[in-house]
Amino acid sequence: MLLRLLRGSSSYTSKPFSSPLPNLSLLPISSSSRTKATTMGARTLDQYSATRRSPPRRRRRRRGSIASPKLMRNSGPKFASVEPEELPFDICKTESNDSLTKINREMIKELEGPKNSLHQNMHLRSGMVLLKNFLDHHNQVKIIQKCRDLGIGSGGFYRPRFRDGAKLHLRMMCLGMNWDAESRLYQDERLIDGAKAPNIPQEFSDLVDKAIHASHDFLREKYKNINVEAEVPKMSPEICIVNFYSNYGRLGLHQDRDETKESLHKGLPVVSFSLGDSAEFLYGTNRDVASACKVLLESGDVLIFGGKSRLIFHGVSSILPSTAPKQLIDEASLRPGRLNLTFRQYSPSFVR
Ligand SMILES: O=C(O)CCC(=O)C(=O)O
Repeated sequence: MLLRLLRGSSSYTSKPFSSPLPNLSLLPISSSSRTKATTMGARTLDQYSATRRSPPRRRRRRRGSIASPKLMRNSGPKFASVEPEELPFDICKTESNDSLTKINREMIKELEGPKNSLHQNMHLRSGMVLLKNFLDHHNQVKIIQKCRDLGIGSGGFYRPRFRDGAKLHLRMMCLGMNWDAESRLYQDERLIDGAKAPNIPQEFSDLVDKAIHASHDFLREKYKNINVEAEVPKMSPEICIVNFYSNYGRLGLHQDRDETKESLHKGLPVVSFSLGDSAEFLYGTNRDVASACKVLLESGDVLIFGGKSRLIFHGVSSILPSTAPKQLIDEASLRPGRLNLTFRQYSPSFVR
């Protein structure tokens, strides 16, 4: 695959989200970007937003004009360092250290009572459809297990960071192509260790296809004369960014705009799978937390945003601890937290 480079251009929120978790206000605020980025770490919000407002000028570069991973492999100190204890990162837990979480989860479920099973798909805005509980239990277990296996291997989960060292508040792994938080580019080999992105498993791509078709069926049922393909264009995933959020994970408001201009222009959608604990997801037309809409993404939900919503600002303001389905946690042993997969098509010319 040719090295593909793009000008990074998305951005993250400059304001902290309000959090339902009382102790979150004590934590560093995260933000992120596909121009992604997360944890603000030592950087203040003002410094951050100033950087975001005047991004460094980037020139389109040819293959070889950035340090190739081979060169970097030999260049020791020039590598962005990775904390050794973080690799490999296993999104699944062993039985023994899970007992407290389980008890906690069971108590919460008892207090909550039976879950409302009347899931309703939603047309959130033009180009944006939420398919509630689209991934059944079996598929969720399979996705978690597959991500777990890929995540502990070469090209697996790591904690990305900005060029200045500030870290995102999530673990990330890329499939198909690597997206790099420091350079904000898509490329074959990732800068931190030269690893290639594992391929997107065929079962994942098939589920993306099914989800797009399901969104079309839903829209056809809801509106008589709708052009479903204009509303939510079809896409073949070339990239999947897998994020794992702990209970304290979050992702600032940003746009996903590092795919090709053509792909963005055609509105080829981002398809997002949610698994594990629920998340408060914010979205809106600008990077303003106060005016953003909020929707709860639960385990099994698939969110699609393409067409007129392809460039919406979006982010995760909080993870709601102990909200994952008990059966899923028991069977897949997912750590407390949330797994999210976002699929994108880098270029419209891609054919699977
Ligand atoms: O976790 C989510 O729901 C959103 C992830 C996201 O915005 C991204 O990866 O760009």
